[in-house]
Amino acid sequence: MATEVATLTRELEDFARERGADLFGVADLRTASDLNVPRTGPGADLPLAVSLAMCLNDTIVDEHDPDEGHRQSLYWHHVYGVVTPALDTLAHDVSRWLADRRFRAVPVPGSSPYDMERLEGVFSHKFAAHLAGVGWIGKNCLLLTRRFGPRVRLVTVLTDAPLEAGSTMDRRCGRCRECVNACPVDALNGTEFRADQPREFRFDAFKCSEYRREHSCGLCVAACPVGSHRKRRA
Ligand code: B12
Ligand code: SF4
Ligand code: SF4
Repeated sequence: MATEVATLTRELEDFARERGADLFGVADLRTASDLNVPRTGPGADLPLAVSLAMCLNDTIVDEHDPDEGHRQSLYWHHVYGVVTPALDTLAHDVSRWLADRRFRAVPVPGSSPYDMERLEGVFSHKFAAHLAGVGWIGKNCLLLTRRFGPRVRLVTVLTDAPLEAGSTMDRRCGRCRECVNACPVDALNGTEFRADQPREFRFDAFKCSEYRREHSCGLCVAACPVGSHRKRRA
């Protein structure tokens, strides 16, 4: 049985990577079922989550400027017009792959729709990715990965397929505050992530959302030295 589980997981990972996934992980949601993370909609009862990530284009992230029209719209196009739809297609393909093998599998939307009043999705991709060991949560409230830092976008497929789950990766930002200093509206307060604290402890989502209504901001992504080629070379 253990070998079959390992084989199925490896085959699924190979398939996902061929279809464009840069990072892959599996989370066992039962290990954190008592904790308060949004989980509604189709597949809310499914026990496992396949977490998939695609990296962003480094130059577009580095040269993005929320106050400059052309750079702002290029960034928006890259993030929401190219990478997010690609992730939705990837999640759809992974769900089909699992369904062909007679497992239930539900893709969670990469971005929209989400509850605009509470600023919450039906399921948190960061939660799955963190539990799966794809990365950890930084002071910028984003998932940081070893290779790309926060320069990734995520998607999730909920499933009942027997897959090998990873385990949480816990790292700290330490004394760094680059993202906190980069935020134009002080939405981040510099508090390290703790799983038992709500996001409001470290992040004012409403301030961020308000600013993003006029600017396609992602300065807390660009500022992070983790996964940044430019900062590594400097
Ligand atoms: C609504 C939303 C917003 C809102 C609110 C953001 C927020 N942090 O809640 C606003 C409009 C402000 C926003 C802004 C941005 N967003 Co946004 N957003 C979403 C969306 C659609 C839902 C988020 C949600 O449900 N929040 C509710 C809270 C509870 O969950 P959470 O913040 O996702 O994650 C928390 C929990 O999971 C918990 N947690 C993590 N691990 C664990 C483990 C355990 C055991 C427990 C109990 C809890 C726990 O801590 C996390 C951090 O607070 C997601 C897509 C999705 N469905 O996940 C994208 C998403 C979070 N956004 C993303 C990004 C990149 C951005 C922006 C940079 C904008 C941009 N340029 O794309 C900014 C950055 C803001 C910031 N610094 O966090 C990415 C994050 C990628 C990454 N590397 O982490 C996501 C995942 C979209 C994607 N498909 O990749 N966003
Ligand atoms: S996206 Fe911009 S406004 Fe929102 S937290 Fe990051 S730096 Fe601040
Ligand atoms: S910029 Fe620094 S403080 Fe912010 S998430 Fe990255 S490592 Fe952590």
